[in-house]
Parts: sequence; C-alpha cells; structure tokens
Amino acid sequence: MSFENEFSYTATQFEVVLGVFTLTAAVFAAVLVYSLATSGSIAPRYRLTSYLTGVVMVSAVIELGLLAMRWSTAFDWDGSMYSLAGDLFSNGFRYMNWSIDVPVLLTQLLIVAGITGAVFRKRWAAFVIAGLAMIWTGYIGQFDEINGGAQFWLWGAISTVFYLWLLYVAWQTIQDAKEKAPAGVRKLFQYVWILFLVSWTIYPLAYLMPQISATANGVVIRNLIYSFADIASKAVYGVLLAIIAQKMSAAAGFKPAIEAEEAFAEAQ
Ligand code: RET
Repeated sequence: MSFENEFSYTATQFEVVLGVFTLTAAVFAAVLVYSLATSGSIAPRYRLTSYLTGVVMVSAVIELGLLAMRWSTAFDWDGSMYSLAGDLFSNGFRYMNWSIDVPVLLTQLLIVAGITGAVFRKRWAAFVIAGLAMIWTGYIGQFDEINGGAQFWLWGAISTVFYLWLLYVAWQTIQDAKEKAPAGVRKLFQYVWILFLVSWTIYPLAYLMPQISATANGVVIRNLIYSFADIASKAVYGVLLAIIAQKMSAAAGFKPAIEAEEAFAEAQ
C-alpha cells in the first residue's frame, strides 16, 4: 500500500497535490503539440526522437490524469480534513508508466547521439534490460514502503544496481555523442547528461520518502518532487533533444532545419 493512504490532508495539502498533477499533465500536453509541430525541421535520420517524445507525452498525460482522478476519489472532505474514503491511492501507476517511458527515453538518446548498427543494438538491449529490471524490482520493494522492512531495502538495493548499470551506458553514449557532434552541440550534450543525472536520481529519493518523512507534508513533498522529476526527465529532455537534433540536421545541410534556425535567429 502507498504511504499516501496513511494520512489525512488539510485543504491546502490536498489542493497542492491535485494542482501539481494537473499542471504536470498540462505541460505534457503542450510538449506533445510542440514535438509534433517541430518534427518537420528535423532530418529524417533523427526525426524519430520527436515522435518518441509524442509517445512519452501521451502515456504521461494518461498517467497523470489517472493519478489526479485517483487522488480525488481516494480522499473525501469530512468538514475539517480530506480523509481516506473508499478507493486507495496508488503510486503503482507511476511504475507502469515508467515501463513504457524509460525504454523510450533511452532509445531517443541513442538516436540523437547518432549511434547505429551493432553498437545501437547492444546498447539498446542493455538499456531495456537494465531499465525494466530497475523498475520492476523497485515496484516489488515499494509495496513494503510503509513498514520499511527487508522487502523495501533489499529490492531497492537490487534496483539501484540496475540503475548504476543504466547510468554507465548512458554516460558512455553521451561521451560518444560529444566526440562526433559539431562544436556548438557538444555543450548541449553536456546539459543532457546533467539533466539526465539530476532528474533520474530524484526518483530513488522519492522512493525513500516514506522513511525520511512519514507525514502528510512528506506526501506532498514526494508528489512535488515526482512532478519536478517527470517534467525534467520527459518534457525538458524531449525539447532539449529536439533542439540538438535540429542543430545537427542544420549542420548536415538539411534545408528545413537551416530555415528554422534562420527564422529563430531573426526573431531574436
Ligand atoms: C526506483 C526504486 C529504488 C531504486 C531506484 C529506482 C529508480 C528509478 C528511476 C526511475 C526513472 C524514471 C523515469 C521516468 C520517466 O518517465 C525504481 C525508484 C534506483 C531512475 C525517468
């Protein structure tokens, strides 16, 4: 059971969580439109990244919409507090959503990094195996988050081993990308790495939250940092990869990319 179900919430606490879920869903809907609308200025070689951002955004809008609905139906106003009434709230949706989004986000990295052939296949397999193993072992662990017993810590530790493997392969991929990229784009790949490292590492912190602060405020903070991490790791990341892909397309002489860059420069 998720530790969200252990507490009653003030009107403010309840609304902040619901508001953040709604805001996050709206950001994803906006980035969905952006990534489809700008896909034409990206060379066919990299264009899949725009469509994959679209896939991530659709799945994330559905997830956040469901979380918002679940949050609203789980707690009822009893005159002084929002207390559990009927359904349980569950973070399980998040893990199901990551099962789609994590492999897709990592595939986008390989595409924009320009990795091809046997190396692509090898890294892709490592990403999918490490990513899914990380999520599903963590999923088993989180069922014990209220007790914080052996199941929580052991599966969390196993999940972390897969995460470190995944981080290593991502780091390798970004090093390769930096070597191949034109000078102006190298720095952007460094930003991708920092964004990746920071936003992904927030998720294990959210996993630990029931042990750090088992309070109603702890619930609010956990859901705020989940949304922060979601926006950074999916939406900002998707936009940053689209910008890189467009710059690389322009450098390779792809006309619509050059025109888009010129139009942007004129507007500034
Ligand atoms: C878990 C369990 C505890 C240990 C670790 C975890 C890592 C989770 C991560 C999730 C990333 C999710 C993303 C979703 C985007 O849609 C499973 C919480 C290390 C890194 C990027």
